[in-house]
Amino acid sequence: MKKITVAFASIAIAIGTAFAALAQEVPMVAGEVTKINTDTGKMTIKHEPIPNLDMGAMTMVFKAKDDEMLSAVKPGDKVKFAAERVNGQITVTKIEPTK
Ligand SMILES: [Cu+2]
Repeated sequence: MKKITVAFASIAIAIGTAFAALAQEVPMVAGEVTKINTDTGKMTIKHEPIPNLDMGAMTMVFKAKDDEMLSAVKPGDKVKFAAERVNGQITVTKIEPTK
């Protein structure tokens, strides 16, 4: 009986670890919006390094997760944003202007 309990405990720990990894917050990165393209649903951001994408600082085009994002910020805005790879495309999943 004790063996079974130990086995279940290890499985529970393994599952817990997997969920913790999935739930891990994507870091917010500082940047400045330089361009918004509502036709393509993309925005250009001059950004600081993005640790979760292993990317250095640069200016690049991101896909916006939804259209509201494209009107939430405008060129020239300093922002904090989160970027993730979604279906192979680097996508802004969260963005907010910083003052
Ligand atoms: Cu980049």
